[in-house]
Amino acid sequence: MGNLLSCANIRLGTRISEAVEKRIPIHHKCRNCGRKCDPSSPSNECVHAKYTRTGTKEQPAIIRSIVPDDRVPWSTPLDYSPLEFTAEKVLKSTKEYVDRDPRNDPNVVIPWNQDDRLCDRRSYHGKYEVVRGVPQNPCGRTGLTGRGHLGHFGPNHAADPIVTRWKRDQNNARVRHPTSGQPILQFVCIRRKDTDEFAIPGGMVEKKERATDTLRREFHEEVLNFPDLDENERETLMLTIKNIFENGGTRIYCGYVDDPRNTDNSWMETTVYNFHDEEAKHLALINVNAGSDATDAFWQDLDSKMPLFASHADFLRRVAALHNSHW
Ligand code: RP5
Repeated sequence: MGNLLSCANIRLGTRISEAVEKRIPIHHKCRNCGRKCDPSSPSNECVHAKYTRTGTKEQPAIIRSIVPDDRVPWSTPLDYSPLEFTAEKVLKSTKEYVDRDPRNDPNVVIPWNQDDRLCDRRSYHGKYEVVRGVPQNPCGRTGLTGRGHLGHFGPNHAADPIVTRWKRDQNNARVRHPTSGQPILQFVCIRRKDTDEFAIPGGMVEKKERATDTLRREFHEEVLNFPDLDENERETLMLTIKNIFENGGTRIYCGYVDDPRNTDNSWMETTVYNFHDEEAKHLALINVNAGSDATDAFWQDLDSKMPLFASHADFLRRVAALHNSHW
């Protein structure tokens, strides 16, 4: 809660240099802990052993080497032989925005820990180490070197908009949870195309885009649809949404994400904002509909029991604490 309060009410436009959260929690979803950690799974293997987005026709499954919980920090000794893996589409990409591997080409010089020409290579957690020519994951070992499916070595920045409203009954009164007695918040949720998991409709910060612009772009691309409104009403609502996204958000978190794509050399970091419609006047009225990266989009009750992609459950827990809602 202390961290949350220090993040609250910071206006949009915050720069990475204004990082507020230095401590990184241990990662689980990008690591093979070596144990069966999901009682509902029939396998004896850690559910996070298999590298995500693999096992498809184009890409055979990659199994991460085992990193037990107490061997995650680089400072702890471990007989460690991680697999090297970078997806073909990353290796073959000719996009200027995708890094070339400095380990294979001495002419490739990347300004680590700096605000680079096309992307910000700084971490929210301060300076990261560069070991044998590439950045070292500040959270520790993942059992995989290379970039996996990520375009950048070091931090890959994303932004996550959490749009919320109160759950209301037919009399417009807030609905309380039968067990906790607290009012129930709802958030705009998607089902991701790539992993089929429920998630916040976030996305990667595109080249030289402000994280705050990413929030609005991603929300627009992934979930916005107003089938019941005429052109004028639609335009007015779009303008309101634009204003809210530019001025009305509360920063919930910025920093490392426990993303299943992370490797020893590439990892996700994000900026999370909450846009809350207290009186059901604007955002709460939106009919959400799945866009490009989602198979589904809908308003979902906040509840700790819901399994979510990456660190998204942790972000929602913070939002629930901020509004004193059921979790
Ligand atoms: C997560 O990946 C972030 O929290 C964000 O939601 C997401 C961005 O990646 P894509 O959705 O663009 O794949 O780490």
